[in-house]
Amino acid sequence: MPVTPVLTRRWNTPESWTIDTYRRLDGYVALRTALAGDPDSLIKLVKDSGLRGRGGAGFPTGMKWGFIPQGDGKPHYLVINADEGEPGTCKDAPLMKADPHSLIEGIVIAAYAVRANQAYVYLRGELVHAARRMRAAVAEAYAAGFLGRDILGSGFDLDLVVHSGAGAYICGEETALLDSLEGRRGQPRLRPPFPATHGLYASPTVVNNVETIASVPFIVNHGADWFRSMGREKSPGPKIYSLSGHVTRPGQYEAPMGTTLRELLELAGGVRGGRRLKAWTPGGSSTPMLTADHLDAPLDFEGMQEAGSLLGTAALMIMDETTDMLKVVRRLTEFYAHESCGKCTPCREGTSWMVKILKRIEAGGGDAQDVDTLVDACDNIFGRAFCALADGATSPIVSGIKFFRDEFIPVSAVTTKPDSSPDGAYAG
Ligand code: L3W
Repeated sequence: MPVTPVLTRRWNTPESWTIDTYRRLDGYVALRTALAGDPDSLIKLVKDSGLRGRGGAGFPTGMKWGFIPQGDGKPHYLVINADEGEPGTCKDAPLMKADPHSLIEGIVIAAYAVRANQAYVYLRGELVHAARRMRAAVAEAYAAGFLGRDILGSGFDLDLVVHSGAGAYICGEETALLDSLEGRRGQPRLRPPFPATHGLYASPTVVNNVETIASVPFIVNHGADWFRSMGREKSPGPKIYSLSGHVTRPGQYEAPMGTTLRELLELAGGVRGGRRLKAWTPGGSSTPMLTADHLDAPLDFEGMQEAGSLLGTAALMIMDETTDMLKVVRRLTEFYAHESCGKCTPCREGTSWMVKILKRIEAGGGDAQDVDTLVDACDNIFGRAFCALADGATSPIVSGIKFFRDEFIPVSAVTTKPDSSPDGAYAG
């Protein structure tokens, strides 16, 4: 049972993905309310609710909508980032499979608010089942008059296209996603300008995450104060946490923002086999790992920053005491090297070199300097690339070495004989 049955409240209802079930459970009621009011009051409502982006950055949603210029004569676009690819993250795919109409209803409301007549859902290529569900739900919504011309007699028109990507992690970065949607190779653009003013086809574009937009109908139905009654002051509302790895019952757990890992582990049956917790990521592999010392840190944007990490996508990968941290970090760094789009040098070159060093250490080679070289390389990559992929690639290495430095010391350096170094001390 979710702690806050909001976003997941319909998930266990039979045929929850059909429009009939959705309508039976208050579906498309919010849309009617929204279309009866004016777009600006919707933007104000979402601002007042304090809803923040659920894709990783936590940017205030209402503020983002407010950036869209009005009366500019340009087409406006709404793009849903459903390219869920962050390792450990598994919330948008289940949401689209179980409750696709909550996303569609949110899309129509958001598009009306930002005066967009064309919307896209950009889905990660591998999410074939979710894409099928989304396409079927979109067809149902058109047939019922919730999409298309003159929606519910409001005079508002909206077309919605579900587009599947080709399975590149970089296309989850909003500007690479827009390039990909335009038919180009997905690579990040320099920001500013931000998509809000120069997005799809150089026109004002709102890019929002699936969970963010699926939250909107609930806010319209129940109000900003209701939304703020859950979670914490600066990070209000419910949140879907994905628990994976060495946990007894992996899955999605909905709870208020600011819930702690200790509380979530109780819901999920604890660490697998009753073992001790060694490390965990709060928001996927791009967020610095934490340890058992952080079990009581609130899982929200502020709480995670105070703990030295980031909330990211709230993808909690649990690692028990048997975990080999060097292997974890090497494997994750291989992922970033493979997924680097190659546009900028620090990311393209840096990630591959770091894989080489980690593999060398793992093979029992390398020397005591390798750990410092890795940290130095991360220092030179962080903040020096086009997008957040490179920053994210440094997180497992820097946090892994911070908490488990001994595991990164090459075996050859540890076993160096005392008399082989000038002062007779062990090199490691
Ligand atoms: C207009 C300004 N708009 C910012 C907008 C911007 C974007 C949003 C957040 O990365 C993070 C990243 C990953 N005028 C604006 C403005 N905006 N200033 O606000 O922007 P930003 O730059 O803070 O973040 P981002 O580049 O969108 C997202 C982290 O999420 N992450 C990864 C997630 C992966 C997934 C997935 O697989 N689905 O979400 C995990 O931590 O590292 O830090 O819309 O345009 N002045």
